[in-house]
Amino acid sequence: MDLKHIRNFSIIAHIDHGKSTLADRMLEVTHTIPERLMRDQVLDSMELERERGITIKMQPVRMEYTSPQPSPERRGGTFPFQGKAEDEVFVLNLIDTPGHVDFSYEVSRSLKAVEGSILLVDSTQGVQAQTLTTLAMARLSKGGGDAEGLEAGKKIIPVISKIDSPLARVSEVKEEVVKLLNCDPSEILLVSGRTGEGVENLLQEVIKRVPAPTSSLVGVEGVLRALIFDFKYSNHRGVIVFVRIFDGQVKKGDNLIFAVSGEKFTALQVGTFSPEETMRESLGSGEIGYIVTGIKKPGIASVGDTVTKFINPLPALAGYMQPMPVVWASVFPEDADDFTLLRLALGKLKLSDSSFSYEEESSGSLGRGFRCGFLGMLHLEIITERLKREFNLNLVITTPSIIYEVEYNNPSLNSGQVGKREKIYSPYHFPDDSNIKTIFEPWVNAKIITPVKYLGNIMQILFDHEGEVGETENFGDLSAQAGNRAMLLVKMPLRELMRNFFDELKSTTSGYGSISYEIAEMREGNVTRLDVLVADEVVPAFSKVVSKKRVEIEAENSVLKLESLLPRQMFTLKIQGKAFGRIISSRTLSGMKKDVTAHMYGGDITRKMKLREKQKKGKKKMKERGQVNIPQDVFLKMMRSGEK
Ligand SMILES: Nc1nc2c(ncn2[C@@H]2O[C@H](COP(=O)(O)OP(=O)(O)O)[C@@H](O)[C@H]2O)c(=O)[nH]1
Ligand SMILES: [Mg+2]
Repeated sequence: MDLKHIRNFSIIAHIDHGKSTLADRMLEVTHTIPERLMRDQVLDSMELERERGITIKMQPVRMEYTSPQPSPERRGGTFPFQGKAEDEVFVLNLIDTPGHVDFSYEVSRSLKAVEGSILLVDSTQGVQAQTLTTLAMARLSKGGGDAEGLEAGKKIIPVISKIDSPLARVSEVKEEVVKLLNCDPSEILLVSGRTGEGVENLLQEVIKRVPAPTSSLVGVEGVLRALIFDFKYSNHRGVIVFVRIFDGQVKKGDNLIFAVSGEKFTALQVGTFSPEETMRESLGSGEIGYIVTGIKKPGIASVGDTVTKFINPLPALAGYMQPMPVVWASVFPEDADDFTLLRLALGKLKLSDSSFSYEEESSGSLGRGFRCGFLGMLHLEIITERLKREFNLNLVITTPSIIYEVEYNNPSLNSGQVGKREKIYSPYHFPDDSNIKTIFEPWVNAKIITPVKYLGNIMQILFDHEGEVGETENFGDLSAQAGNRAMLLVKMPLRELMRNFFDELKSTTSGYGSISYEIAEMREGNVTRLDVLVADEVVPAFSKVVSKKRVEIEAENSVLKLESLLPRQMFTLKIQGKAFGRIISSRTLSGMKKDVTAHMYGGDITRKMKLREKQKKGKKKMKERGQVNIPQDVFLKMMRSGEK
């Protein structure tokens, strides 16, 4: 494939701004997917994506487009454009990306595989917090291959979407975009993913504005340099790596090696995405496709690694930063025999989601399990849901927590060194107050974009979440009615951001407020451990770390929530919240009054009394054995935001 006829680009935007719908129309215009197989947001192929209507994973797809216009190269130089359009076929490799902040690692990886991005802004919403974040990522993302070290980021094509909507405010949003990018208004394109308006024009602009890939090794035989930007696992074919070829070419049967991990393998198949995997003879430089490796061991292929030839290898391309987990939760098999199964399941999940991490841990009463790191609460929800669905595992999942760092009173406890801090990932490992000298917790820098009229409400929830409001900037055109928006710069404890802040922001701004954040510094925190006891025993999975100021409310919330979720047992059950060494909240769940004498009509009273005595004894026995049955969905429900 001639490099001049390839364009690689991604679509980036805030969530719901119409990326996947725009991709649908591109797939139609280019006849990539047969009409009978077409459906809304066809690139969202995971069951969970379709159920929730969101994109979770990036999805590459190769389209062929016949341009009625000659390419800029042909127009000038030796082929002057003389009025008659000459058809040219272009290969357009598109990567659709998720917009939710928890999945921004997908966006950053996709950016390294492409030369340009469509920055989509919803004309009914305007620029939102994730618009800023994804734009910043695109600007910072350096190229791979020959473009390595290039200071300038990706070519950005600003596009305003949903122009068909009666709520569209095209001219106001245009002004916002002009300010944001410091670009000329004429550079901004308009599309509707619903009607298809502007889509063909957009494809032609992609061809004009996004640079074709380049390689200094064109024509050199027997070399390969490909960046792994994603992968998946197949039971039959092992790991399938998704690659952007920067130099050389690859075909079936080639002997290859991962430059970083050093593992050798043979390419069992190569191909492109249509969007499902479609076998091809070979993949050449500038192309995006996949290589089937046959590798079944986990932990060998990783995103950011480079695939090169075993003989005559080329140096590795710059890879990816491993993302920092934001929340942690531990998973334990309900049945200890499932431990190996759980380990296998996590290994496989990791091969379809490189942003999630796990490490073995054991906890006295919960047994052996894994401590897992996630990029946010939605990420955690999705992964635990997948574990349940795809692997049919019954799990105990602990209350999610952020990381804390503790300096103990007793210097010998501080990781063996005076003054050293110990990281605490799990609330049930959080030390008693009397042992703590100082606690440190992460803070975030957040940007909130909101219509000005909601500022008052936002200040209220910020206050409630210990937020420190910094600068406030007007955003967009003040004279415009709906464009009257502000951007707030806020600092707040990560703990408070995770305490349902996203939902509260959405509901207090009728859905118009948006937020993005990054982890900033560690600060001293004023927090303590809250335990939940069932039948006088601490259930470690329900322990959480809370602000000392909120400990009473949190205890009450946890106890009430558990009371509403726990099924009735055969006996009465105490549910208690404990902090600062004492019980601060308590409820009693009354037992099932199963009258064992009900089937005896009349009869003799002493027999009835005997039976009741027997029943009492039975209950007592069960209680003593601590056999309170906590079903798996109670753990899942307790885990989801502690508020409801
Ligand atoms: N009116 C209108 N609605 C659109 C358009 N594009 C997308 N939508 C709707 O906006 C919502 C989000 O679309 P989606 O493509 O999933 O957004 P994504 O999160 O950016 O991928 C869906 O309900 C779409 O039906 C458009 O051009 N016009
Ligand atoms: Mg989408």
